[in-house]
Amino acid sequence: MSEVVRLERHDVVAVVTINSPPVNALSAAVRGGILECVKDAVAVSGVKAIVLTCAGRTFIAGADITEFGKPPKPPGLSEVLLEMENSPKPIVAAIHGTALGGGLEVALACHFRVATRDAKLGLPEVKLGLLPGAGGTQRLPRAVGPELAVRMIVGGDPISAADALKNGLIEEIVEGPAAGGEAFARKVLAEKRPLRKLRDDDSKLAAAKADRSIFTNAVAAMTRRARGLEAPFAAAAAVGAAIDLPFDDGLKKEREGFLKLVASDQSKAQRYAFFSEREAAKISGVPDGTKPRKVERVAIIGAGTMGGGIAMSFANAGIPVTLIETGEEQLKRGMGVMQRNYDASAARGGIPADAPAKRMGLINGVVGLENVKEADLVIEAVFETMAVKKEVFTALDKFAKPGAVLASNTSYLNIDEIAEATLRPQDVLGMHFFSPANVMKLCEIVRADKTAPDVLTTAVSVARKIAKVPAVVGVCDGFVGNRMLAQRGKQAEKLLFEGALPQQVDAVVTRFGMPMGPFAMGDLAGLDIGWRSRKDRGIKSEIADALCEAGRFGQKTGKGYYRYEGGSRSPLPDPEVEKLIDEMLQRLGRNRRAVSDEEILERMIYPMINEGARILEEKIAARPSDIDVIWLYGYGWPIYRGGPMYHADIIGLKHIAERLSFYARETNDPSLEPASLLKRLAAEGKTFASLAQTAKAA
Ligand code: 3H9
Repeated sequence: MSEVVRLERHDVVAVVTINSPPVNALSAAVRGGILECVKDAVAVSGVKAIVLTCAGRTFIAGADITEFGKPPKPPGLSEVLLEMENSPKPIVAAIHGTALGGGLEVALACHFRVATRDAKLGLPEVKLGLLPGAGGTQRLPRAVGPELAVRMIVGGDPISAADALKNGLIEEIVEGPAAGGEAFARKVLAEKRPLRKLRDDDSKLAAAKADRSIFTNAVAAMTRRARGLEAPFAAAAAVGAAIDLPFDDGLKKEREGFLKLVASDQSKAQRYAFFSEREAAKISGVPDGTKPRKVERVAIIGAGTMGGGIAMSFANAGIPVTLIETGEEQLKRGMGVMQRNYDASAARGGIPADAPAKRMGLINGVVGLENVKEADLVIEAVFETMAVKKEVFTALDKFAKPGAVLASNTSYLNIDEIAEATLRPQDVLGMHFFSPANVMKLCEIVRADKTAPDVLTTAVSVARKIAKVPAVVGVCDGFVGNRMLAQRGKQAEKLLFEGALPQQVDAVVTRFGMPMGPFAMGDLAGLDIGWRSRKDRGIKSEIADALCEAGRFGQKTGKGYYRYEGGSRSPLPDPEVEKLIDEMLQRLGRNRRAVSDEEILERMIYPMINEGARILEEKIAARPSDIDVIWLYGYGWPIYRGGPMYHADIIGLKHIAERLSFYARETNDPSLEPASLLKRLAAEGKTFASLAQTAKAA
């Protein structure tokens, strides 16, 4: 008998239990085990019904993603599902945890489905650049209708057990999966319910067959944000086939689409991103078995944009927060912003109507640093100057309870220096959230010189608890993300001096797939911030300075690198800016030249990759994939391009090193010379990914 799937007989009911930790993914062994057990249960006389359930934390979470791209191993999932669907004895899927992807497809091939109250059901394949490849696009629309099917398949988000029940995806909500499944199977037998094969039931397709706009409108709504991605469109086409074609022809279409996507560069990049995200949560250099400290209450210092966003992230996860300000006025303003944010989300239907009150109820706004005393984790989000930070940490040392983790949300300051302001540097580290902190998923966890291992694991586990993606980095100016971004910013500005316009540079960057170009981003953040900081440091940036001197601070003043009409956030090219650039160049005695889009793209991306290589050399990041995770979740790098280091491997490091040397020469900029690591890998014909493999083997 299979090691991962077992068959037990409880008189007339046979129970097939999958036990393949951690998530019961459909590896070849699991597929084979299900097939064997179902065949056995069908063959045994006296067994009248079969329950399919899982041991451990979850029902089947999908196909085994590690098998994609390798030679297929029999039996195929579709073969297993056919055997199940054609079983003459009713099969009940008893779901708990998450029934995802191939897991939900297994359940859809069963004749009945029940689930526990906290279960989630979904087809998230699009998030891996795929479409459901084992009948999901054909059976789900028949179970719940094409509208919801499009939302689940093209959007990729799961639904709750309650929604599944409401929409006919499950028959009942049960207390425990195995016992509930068995009780339901006995009910099916007692009531002599006919086997329900979704393949034979077109009733929920009728409306969309008569009026195709039901389907096309649902697709339009779900693909609005799918720019550049292939999978959502292919997935929508497969659902369309469920409406237009007989079941078996629809299955064929689905299969074709799946096979094409599984071999695509986009899906490879997205699968890489999936595993990179999970790898990033594993901290190198920490002794095995290091346990995180307990975090039941968090204190956040500063109720400004960052502090408020961080507080919301904790409240969203149900963790109580003490939000601390220096005065009532600032506190009131901060609490007001959060309340308005929550109310707007509830009005949009993004969160339940009672969520704003519940979540605000978890945030206790107070004045005075002494209020940190109950917190297990303190996150400082005050003004970005070293003197202020040190003052706060010295005070924290006095008030925070022993063993509390003390984190700074600084985006570039030296955490080692901040830690010295306390007598407990082992408890200090950076937790760098990205703006808006309640939305952006990245949290750079900055390991300082003296940070204790369990403090690091605490920060990583807390970040995951509040649905952030943590990536551990070392101390340096700007850490990983902003340090690389600075290289792009420098080149963007130089391109203006050579003849490119902001709209040309931004268009190239957004065509590549980034949500915004550097100039539109500058306008959004406010150009006055950089201007003031340059003044403080005695640095000049002629064009940016001239814009600010003309009162063009970006979106907030309606003008920056672009103009913005009537409070709109859409950047419009501004001839005045072109004139200003022309005049500036004339004054500096420079001629504008035509800069090609290709050059712009290379100069926007390659210097960042080069900086990434330096970051790896200096061991500021442990793995190239950690850098990719930072760019995917902190800066909106297009997921179908995997991240800057992954992208570099795809392009080829030799080409990148050559182009960097070329631009270093042509633009007289030694900082563009390839980093020694990049040069070495390029010369050896290797990739950044090879570094991770070597590290693992060591
Ligand atoms: C599919 O099904 C295609 C079919 O339509 C067609 C087939 C023909 N495979 O996330 P966690 C590993 S596509 C292999 O930290 P959580 C994961 O790498 C698939 N491994 O836990 C990690 O390993 P490690 C559609 C998998 O509790 C460990 O399990 N399904 C898979 O935070 C724990 O994972 C999906 O896209 C897998 N499918 O979250 C679901 N899933 O410990 C993908 C997980 O070595 N999975 N692992 O780092 C998830 O969304 C989350 O893992 C889940 C649990 C919500 C299930």
